[in-house]
Amino acid sequence: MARANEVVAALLDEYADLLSITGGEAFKARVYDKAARAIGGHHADVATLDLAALQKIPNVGKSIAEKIIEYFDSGQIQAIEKLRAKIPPGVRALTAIPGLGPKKAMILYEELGISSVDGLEEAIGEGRLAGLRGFGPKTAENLLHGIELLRGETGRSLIDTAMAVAEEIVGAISAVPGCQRCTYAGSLRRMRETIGDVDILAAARDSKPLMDAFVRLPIVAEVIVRGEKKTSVRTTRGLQVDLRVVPLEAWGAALQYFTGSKEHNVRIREIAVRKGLKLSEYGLFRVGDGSLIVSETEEDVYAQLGLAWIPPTLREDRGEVDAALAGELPDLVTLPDIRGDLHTHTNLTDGVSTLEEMLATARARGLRYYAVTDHAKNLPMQRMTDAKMLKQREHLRALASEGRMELLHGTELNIDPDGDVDWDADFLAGFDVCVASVHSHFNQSPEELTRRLVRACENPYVNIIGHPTTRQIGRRAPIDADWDAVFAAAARTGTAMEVNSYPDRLDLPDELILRAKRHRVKFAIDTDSHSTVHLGHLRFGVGLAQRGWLTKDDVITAWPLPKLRTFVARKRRAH
Ligand code: DGT
Ligand code: CA
Ligand code: CA
Ligand code: ZN
Repeated sequence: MARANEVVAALLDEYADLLSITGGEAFKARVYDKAARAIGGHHADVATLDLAALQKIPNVGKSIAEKIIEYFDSGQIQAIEKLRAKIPPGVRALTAIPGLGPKKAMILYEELGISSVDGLEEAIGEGRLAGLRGFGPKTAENLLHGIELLRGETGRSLIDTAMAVAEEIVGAISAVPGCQRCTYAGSLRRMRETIGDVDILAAARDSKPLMDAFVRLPIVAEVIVRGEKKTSVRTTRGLQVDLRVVPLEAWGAALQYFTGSKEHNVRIREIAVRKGLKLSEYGLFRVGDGSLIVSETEEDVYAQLGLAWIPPTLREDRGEVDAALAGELPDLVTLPDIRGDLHTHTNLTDGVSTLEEMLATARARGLRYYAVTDHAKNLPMQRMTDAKMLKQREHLRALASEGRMELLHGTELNIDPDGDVDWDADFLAGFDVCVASVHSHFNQSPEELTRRLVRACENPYVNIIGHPTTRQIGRRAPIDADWDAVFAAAARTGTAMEVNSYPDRLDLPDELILRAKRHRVKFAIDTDSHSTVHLGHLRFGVGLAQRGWLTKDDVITAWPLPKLRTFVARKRRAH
């Protein structure tokens, strides 16, 4: 992208923001917003274009073209300068807080003189928002959380970062002579979305060689405490790792204890107490004589309590203990169950690997079918055209005869602010499968967002809603829609909700998966890969799906291809 295009796009973007902050017509703000994106993604340098050529750029009308000329002639745009004079720059910065739209930012400025993120934080702390209409205690709390998100202060690591560290350490400790068992426990074993610290558990008669090896690992930056039973370190990237070493006889109990969650353990301990047993990280004991019941495996521990072994991903005290008591634990979907990926990109849009590279890696990973779903044409940054899409399809069809993995041609459509998508029915009918996602206008009202997602579900060609909440962990809050209404529409129309495996998305989040499942929605565990290495993220999507209690039947990417094709065909036929 030419640098001039970026500058102009940023100016128009600012103008759109300022228009919405000052309560100008929403329509006008949207026009400038669209123009900004078109110019940002335009192939030619806008500094070299005249009035007529500028107006040939999609979404650029006469008035916008004139403003661009004005900018190159005088170095500024009067209309923007006027609005800038009315609104301090800090107010625009406020709108970067997830969940704080332009209208509310303006109220904060006009009523309380708040013109910076720090100022807002201070005002909330001093209770100055109380009494301001539309800013109840719940809103204040959400805003504080939004500020935290904006600053990335939550102090938790993404699961892929934590997993890489854990696997490296488990590998190293397992290789130490005398190590009888070693694995990771804690939130990582439960596949929580983010990880506070990594808990490694090992079994050995003598802990010293293991602790010695642990503190000498190259990724260790600092030893926080060193002990015989437990050593804690901080890695070079700031992640805390605890290593605990237990005798083999206590392995089952210790693994159960340190896997957690705390809430799950509380429930389990209650059951132990009722049975005259005492459960701790040191083992399972009879209360009467204090004798140890050897429990080398977790299965032993759960069996002694009259329970089936509970998969770690369920251990959040969300009904799993009662389900285990009743023998009704779900038969969770597993990684080997996954047959296909229905959301992937190539370097035709914003991916970095070629089609051939993506396919070769997917094949090597054992997938049975694979959909290429590059971005559709309404995201100007992606520079997609009808012709490019058709050419890719032809290319893919020519490759389809090679190998055992079946190839599908799809696309990731953009759900626009009204719920429409990029192409008309005729063009959409040419795809084997379509994902549709929200990529902009995250601050619409809950009513608008709900209507938008419901309309997307009602499109006969939309099979999967991609990364439904659009959250980016630590960076962007989830959009605020009426999810029950969206899930009801998804179930009714035969539209799957995505379980996006990308570590900073993990979207739907587990709580929403559980809610969607109650509506009998189907799910697509996808990687949303933009490079061959991302195909390895599938395990995180499966972990997330398990946390949402999903079985093979719930997950369309675990279905055989003919069943998936029927799912697509039935929705198209119904309209
Ligand atoms: P994190 O690190 O915040 O992502 O979450 P966890 O679950 O890994 O928590 P962590 O590292 O504090 O403790 C690991 C496990 O050890 C936890 O899941 C359950 C167990 N645990 C730790 N402290 C307690 C406790 O005070 N009571 C009980 N019942 N279990 C505990
Ligand atoms: Ca932990
Ligand atoms: Ca810990
Ligand atoms: Zn997307």
